[in-house]
Amino acid sequence: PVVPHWWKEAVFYQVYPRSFADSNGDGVGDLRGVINHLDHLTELGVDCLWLSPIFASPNEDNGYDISDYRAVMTEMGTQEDIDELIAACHERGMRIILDLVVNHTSDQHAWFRAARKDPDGPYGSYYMLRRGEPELLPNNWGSYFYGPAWRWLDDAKRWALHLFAPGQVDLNWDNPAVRREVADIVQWWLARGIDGFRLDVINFISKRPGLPDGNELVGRLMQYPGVEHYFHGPNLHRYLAELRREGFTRPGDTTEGPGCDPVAVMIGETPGIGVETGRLLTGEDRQELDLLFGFDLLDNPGKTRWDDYRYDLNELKAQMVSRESRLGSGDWVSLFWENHDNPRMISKVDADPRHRTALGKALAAIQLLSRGTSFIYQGQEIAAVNQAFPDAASFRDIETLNRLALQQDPESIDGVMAGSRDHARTPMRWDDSASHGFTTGTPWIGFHEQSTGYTVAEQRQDPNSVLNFYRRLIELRRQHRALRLGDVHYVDAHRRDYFAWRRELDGDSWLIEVNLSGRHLHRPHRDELVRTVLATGSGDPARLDPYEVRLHHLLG
Ligand code: ISL
Ligand code: CA
Repeated sequence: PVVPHWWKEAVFYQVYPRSFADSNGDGVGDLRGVINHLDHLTELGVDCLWLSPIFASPNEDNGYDISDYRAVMTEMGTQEDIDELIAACHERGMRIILDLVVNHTSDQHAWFRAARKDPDGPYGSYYMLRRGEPELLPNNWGSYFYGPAWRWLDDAKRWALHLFAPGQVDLNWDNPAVRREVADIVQWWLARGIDGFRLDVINFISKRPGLPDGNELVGRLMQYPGVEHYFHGPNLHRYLAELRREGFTRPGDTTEGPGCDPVAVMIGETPGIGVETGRLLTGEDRQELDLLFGFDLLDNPGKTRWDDYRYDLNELKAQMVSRESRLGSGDWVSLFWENHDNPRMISKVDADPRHRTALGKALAAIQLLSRGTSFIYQGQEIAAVNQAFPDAASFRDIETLNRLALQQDPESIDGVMAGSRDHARTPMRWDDSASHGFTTGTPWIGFHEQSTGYTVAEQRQDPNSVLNFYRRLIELRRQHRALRLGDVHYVDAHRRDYFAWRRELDGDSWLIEVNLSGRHLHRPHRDELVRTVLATGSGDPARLDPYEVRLHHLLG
């Protein structure tokens, strides 16, 4: 049989290093902190670590503004630390991928400094610079962090495009020299042994020539004016295929395994890319991306992250069922509910603390037992929830701070509470000490939630914890190929609050049932012969407890 790509069977774990573990007491998480906590990942059973940015950066956007792609950020540690972390992952049979932010660089990057000094020189064409006058914006495009997507450079007498913060200036991918630089950076890190990259907003790299104004209506609907001119630009497919060839392919003789796969994994973060376009970007035969992150499942249809609403899991089910029916056999999706840009899923669905553990398990089961590659975000495995930020001063994220500043009353936090990215950025809770074992100093962002029982140390001890449930599911996936690679068949899809599906492979067959509600749910009668492997509630044959999960192995 064909051996599937390793990343199809893998479980990934995302670390936001600034908030994971601080090893030297300066209050900022670092690489040594990650090294010190690798046992946690091994115990969980994950296969690949993804580190959010660790490269040199002035940290206007916590490392998503890179000033040197070949240097480690001072706060994160040293080159030796990253080499040691790569080796330590590989020794444990784990892979490691890094985060590459190449739609834009920091304005502190040497390329941008050179571009400013001499906009007509070679580096001027590394960026999206436009001649003009200080009062006349080149077009109506908006920045994701609010305001126009352009800044005037008075020294260079040019406008510079920045789809994100002013310090995150967009690269000009139409310049072959820029594409060469990016491929070289990837090759340089592959030579150090990493197993691939997650590519930040990679579907934004090709902008429509002439940079025309965005349609006002589309801009308003999509929140960001101009988006239709770059979210799936004219050369996107060509640039990705080229980057795969020139950057992600390992030269010379290679073997399979951590640090040496012939092609390193290429995961695109691709906001706004739906199912069909996603298939074009990841189709097995197309040699572009391997996997992508779309965000369609993270909010209910018609809602945005900023809306204060209760997320309905029935909508998630409907979207997953519909997506499955639109995929071909060569398609493979990624599954995630959280990352460093989004609030915690448990809080969105049901903030009732009595349901926290059961719901945490339900979300784990839907993720890890569905068809696709799972990405667990740090803290998800201990059922982390949103924070009760007390005031405007307790936020740190640039997006939240900018949004606050734009409000009529900048002190009112109502408009940012639902969606702030800081919910996911408060530090990891390792134990129940004052700073939760994250730091011996003062954490760079505070803890604003006081529940007990939801730390790694406590959950390790408790056989019924969410943490141990994650471990069990990952272990079951490891033992049973059908749970990793099996086909999916949804069962009774019309039944509200009931989510059930079969996984099948080579005659091995499983049934998963999840109660999507916080109430007891009548359980439809099933006459198959089963062995129930897991039940997170009472296991009553007639009904499911709130958010109960059952996993059955079909016999005969
Ligand atoms: O959080 C969002 C802003 O509303 C998302 O739209 C997010 O900006 C988008 O998914 C891109 O995110 C990535 O690139 C950003 C960075 O701030 C995010 O942390 C990163 O995940 C710019 O580099
Ligand atoms: Ca530190």
